[in-house]
Amino acid sequence: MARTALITGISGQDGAYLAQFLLGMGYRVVGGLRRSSSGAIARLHERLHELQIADDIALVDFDLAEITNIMRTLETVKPDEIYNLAAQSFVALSFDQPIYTTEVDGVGPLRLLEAVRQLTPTARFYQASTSEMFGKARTAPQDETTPFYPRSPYGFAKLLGHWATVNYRESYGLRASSGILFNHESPLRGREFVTRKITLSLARIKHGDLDVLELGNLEAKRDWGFAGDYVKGMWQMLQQDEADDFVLASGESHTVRSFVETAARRLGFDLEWVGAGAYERGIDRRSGKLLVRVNPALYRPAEVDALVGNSKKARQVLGWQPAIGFDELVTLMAEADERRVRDNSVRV
Ligand code: G4F
Repeated sequence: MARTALITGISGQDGAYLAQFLLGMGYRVVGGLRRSSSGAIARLHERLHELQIADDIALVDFDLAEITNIMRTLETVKPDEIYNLAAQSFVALSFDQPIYTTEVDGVGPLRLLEAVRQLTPTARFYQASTSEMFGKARTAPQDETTPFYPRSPYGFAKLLGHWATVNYRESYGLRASSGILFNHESPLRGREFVTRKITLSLARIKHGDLDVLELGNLEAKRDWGFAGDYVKGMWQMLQQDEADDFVLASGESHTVRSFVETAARRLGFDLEWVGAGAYERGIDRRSGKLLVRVNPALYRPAEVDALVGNSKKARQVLGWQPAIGFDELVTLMAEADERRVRDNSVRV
């Protein structure tokens, strides 16, 4: 009989890629979806439609803030594997909504773990943890042994979810693993994250659909990989005999500035920077047009300056190996967004 996987947060980038991967492996996939009104449901399906898997997934209403809903879902779905991807995942928003973010990203996984302990204790459990937990890291690269120093409500909320996962594994023997994933992007990335904001905005500027791209901190460094590679690692973690924690990362770090430069090049611009700090601007040498402007309102109250991961453990124990590198990732995203803008089909 096919194994059943429950994916919370099915409407997000990772939910869509993971569902596609698990369907390919013969799983029955049930996707948990949080919706506030029936009118919003079509938009929540967009990523599943883009991957042409919307009809292959059973959807259930799911909210990490509501314990009765969590328990009912586990009782009816009876999952063999649970992937907890649901979260308020935008770091900048967590400064404005710290309590909501902690409720969903920190107490939410705890609620789910407690329900798993009581109702489906043999199910394998994946918690979507994050490199944001390393925050102001004192050493580089970061791995499973690096001390945590979160720099945002999102970071400390996720740290609660991570430790709850470790504790339920150690206290009750749950097969609960925590994947500490560095930034992972794709053409299905939400438009609020910096990579997708850059590729979509530059494609729009090229096609006369937007005036200028406004960004915050250009010097932040991130370890960016392709989301499709990372969801496979999530599944590999749950196939181990022993649950454990794993870092998934590319091992390369690039600045936001360098992401902009690479994307601009892919879209045919010849970007030149002028000015400095809050007054810095990016101009297209060929046309003289202003492409990028710094907007200090986009700076964060506390920033994670630089992240770079060491995924040696995942590579050795799981055999995990990312296939797509930085240049290919930027190209993939820039080309997808240019196609969408040209065809007037920006839905995701
Ligand atoms: O793309 P970001 O918003 O991603 P961030 O904050 O690194 O978080 C992402 O990765 C985490 C994994 O480490 C996930 F856990 C989390 O859920 C999310 O997926 O910002 C990246 C960097 C930051 O330093 C930010 O200050 O880009 C900088 N940045 C500069 N201008 C901007 C902008 N970020 C955004 N979103 N928008 C800007 O205009």
